[in-house]
Amino acid sequence: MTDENGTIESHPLHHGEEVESYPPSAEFRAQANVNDPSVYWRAAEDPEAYWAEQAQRLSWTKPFTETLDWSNPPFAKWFQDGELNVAANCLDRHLAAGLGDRVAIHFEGEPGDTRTITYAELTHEVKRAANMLTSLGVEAGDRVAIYMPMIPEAVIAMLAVVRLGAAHSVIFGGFSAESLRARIDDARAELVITADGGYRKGRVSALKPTVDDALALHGGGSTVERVLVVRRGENEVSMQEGRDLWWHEEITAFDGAHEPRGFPAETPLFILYTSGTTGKPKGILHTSGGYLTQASTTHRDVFDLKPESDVYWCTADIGWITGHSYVVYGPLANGATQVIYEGTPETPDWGRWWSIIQKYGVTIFYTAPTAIRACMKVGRQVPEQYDLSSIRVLGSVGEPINPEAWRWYRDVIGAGTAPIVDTWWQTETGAIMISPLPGLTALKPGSAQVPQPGITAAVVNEAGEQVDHGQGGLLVVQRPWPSMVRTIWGDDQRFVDTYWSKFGDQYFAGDGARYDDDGDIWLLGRVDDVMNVSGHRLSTAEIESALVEHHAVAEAAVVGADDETTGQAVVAFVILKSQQKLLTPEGAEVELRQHVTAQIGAIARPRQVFVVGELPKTRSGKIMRRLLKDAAEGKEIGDTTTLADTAVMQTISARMRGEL
Ligand code: 6R9
Repeated sequence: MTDENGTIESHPLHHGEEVESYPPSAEFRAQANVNDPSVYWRAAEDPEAYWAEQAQRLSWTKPFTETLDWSNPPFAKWFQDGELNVAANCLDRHLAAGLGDRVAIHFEGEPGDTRTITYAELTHEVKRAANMLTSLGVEAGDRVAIYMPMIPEAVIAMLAVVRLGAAHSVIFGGFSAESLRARIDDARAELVITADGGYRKGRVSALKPTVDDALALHGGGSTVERVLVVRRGENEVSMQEGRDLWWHEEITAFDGAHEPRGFPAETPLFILYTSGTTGKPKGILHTSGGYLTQASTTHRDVFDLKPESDVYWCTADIGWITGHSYVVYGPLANGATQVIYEGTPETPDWGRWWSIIQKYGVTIFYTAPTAIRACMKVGRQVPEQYDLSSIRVLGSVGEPINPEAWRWYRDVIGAGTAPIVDTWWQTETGAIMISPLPGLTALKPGSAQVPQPGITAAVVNEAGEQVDHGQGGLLVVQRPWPSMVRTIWGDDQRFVDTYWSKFGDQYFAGDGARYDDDGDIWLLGRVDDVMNVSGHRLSTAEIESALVEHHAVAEAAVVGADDETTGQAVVAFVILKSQQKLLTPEGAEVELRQHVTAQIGAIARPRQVFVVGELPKTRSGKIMRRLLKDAAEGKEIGDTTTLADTAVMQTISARMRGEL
């Protein structure tokens, strides 16, 4: 078998199974940022020296002398006696290098409005915004909540906050008032930056009213003193006297003179909430120097970024970690030119993304498998109408990419030649941890393959011992890395319990994985009660607790069932209270889907809600979600012998088939 790049080699995956692989072309390899394989063993010999070298690419106002302090594990300190300003690393230093006229952002609004913003302009706007935030009382050490659409002001707001040594907590615009409030309260934010609304699917989706609702919940009384509102959707909003301010009115008072101060490398940079195995979201804390070092290094090397000629586009929303590391911090620290698109891929039609790639000559494109599968479903005839020949590197993130989608992505979007970097990482890891390097790795569809230089990730058994090639187990990271989570905001104990109690000195990622016979890593999905829906992490416990908060619901069990497009889909099983008269089993589905949307947000809305009489439980009372997952996937029900009542699954299956 051959392709345009020469020979496709075959490798055994599990014993007996052959997997094709695609080595880099000679031309790609020759020009790649990283093309000397010795980088792996050099970094492995002395990871700290490797990271110290990478950190030198940043501008430090005070150089660090100590690379890593791991004297109090698992609380790492990287470059701790060094000082830097993260925003100045993303902005001012590029101006000092004469790159002020380079485009930082090609913004494309969903309705078709566009803005081109150079590094000089972006720097100017961030400085003005920093002055504005100072006038509103924002100081080093504060937290600012950001609840915004994908518009340049979102990036400006994030950078203005961190320029002052404060930390942001970005909350995805799809989250409900309840979720927003819980995050504001946990971070004790005093300022919220939002917009009236943003464009999604051809209409304005309001944001400010959700902020109003959030702040009115629980009898008001939140920590928030000010709400700064960007005008975008032009939708009607109410402004509360003394609390709410329009960004465009306030900003006029401030000029672009602002000297960045250096802050210690371990200064909190942001908190980002993510789902865990219990109901309460975890505030993942990232700090400055180490985070920026790894975000920028991986952005440059994994995507083979050439900042002077590439046009980079990552489709992630800034509400997710991918938007933090690979829309804001990595690309801007590297002086990249990037596209930011506000809306959805199907608006006004499924050609939108491809028309943007054609229009701006995008060379590096980074998206999620769920989006690729959705485009596959629509058909290759859509992207084939556009000139995508500028593409030279493709990336994937969020969940394992199935080989079929991988091949489609490479053939249809990447002209059959673009390398695909399948990047494994997490909110907690801050930056890419396992991925091919496009100038070195012979790619295998479906596998993230190799830990990055300076990263020691491994597959281990329950005892924490590395398994042999050809074997499966749990994914761990064995040594601290610069962009690692520093703690769970306000809850050091939960940080220790969640990630470090299982293996002691190894970070437990919560993912299953296996080595193939070559030692490449294949990710197998979560091993805990965390679902992955369209690349977004959702916790079964969080959705279950939202369901049981509904007055008609007695008990609920939620599973992530395999889904062709979204990877997994939320399927809920509920028992209604016997006395309640509000809901019929038929009415319950609509009502409860709506209820979850209101409680958590549309991303958590169940695909299906089944009303059942009983849930399958073990004799000790644990819900057997594994069996419900089988039922939700229409599979043969697995072993039911440990159930207290073995008949219950038959009843549930019959109910799902509509027979009861
Ligand atoms: C960046 C991001 C993290 C979880 C992670 C894993 C899954 C992400 C993946 C992948 C297989 C990949 N995941 N990338 N699984 N291959 N390339 O997605 O962060 O939202 O915190 O999710 O996503 O299960 O543990 P986050």
